[in-house]
Amino acid sequence: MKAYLSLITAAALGLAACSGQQSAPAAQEPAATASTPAAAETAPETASEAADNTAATPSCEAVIESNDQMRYDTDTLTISKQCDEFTLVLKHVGQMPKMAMGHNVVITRTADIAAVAKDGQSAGADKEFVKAGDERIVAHTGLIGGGEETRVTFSPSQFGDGDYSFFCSFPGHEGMMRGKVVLTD
Ligand SMILES: [Cu+2]
Repeated sequence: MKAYLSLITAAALGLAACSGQQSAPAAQEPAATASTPAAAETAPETASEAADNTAATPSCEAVIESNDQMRYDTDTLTISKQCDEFTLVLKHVGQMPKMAMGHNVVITRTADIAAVAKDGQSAGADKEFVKAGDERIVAHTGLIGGGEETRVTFSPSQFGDGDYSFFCSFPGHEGMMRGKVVLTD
């Protein structure tokens, strides 16, 4: 039955190809549809260019989710130094209010987490648990509660050598809510 249909298709196409009739029908149909050879050649080139761009361009945005269980959904944040600006989006997918289960993301050297967290907690809820003007902080988001979303945009050129991390500076959260910043070229 299948071979019979193939023969019919080949016949309908006018037996344009003298060779390879067995595998011809599927390959011939697109060529027969495209009336101009130029159009058929342009399409694959455009597709491959798009693929190349996707591969070469780093993502300059990341999304981190947080929840009522005092967790982020990731323990790594990858940032490409090729980005002039990087945008970090923080979502709180829980339901608890900001003053009970608030979350933010603070990016600093791993070695500075404890001190930055302590100073942030001293700064208090009014300051969203971030010490104003703290130069150890590369970037930080606002503090949000359940159902909210916030974002911060910063330049990766601010990173120096060494090991960076991100954490939540809400009191008591930095132990559970932290992860590594992975910088890529
Ligand atoms: Cu938190």
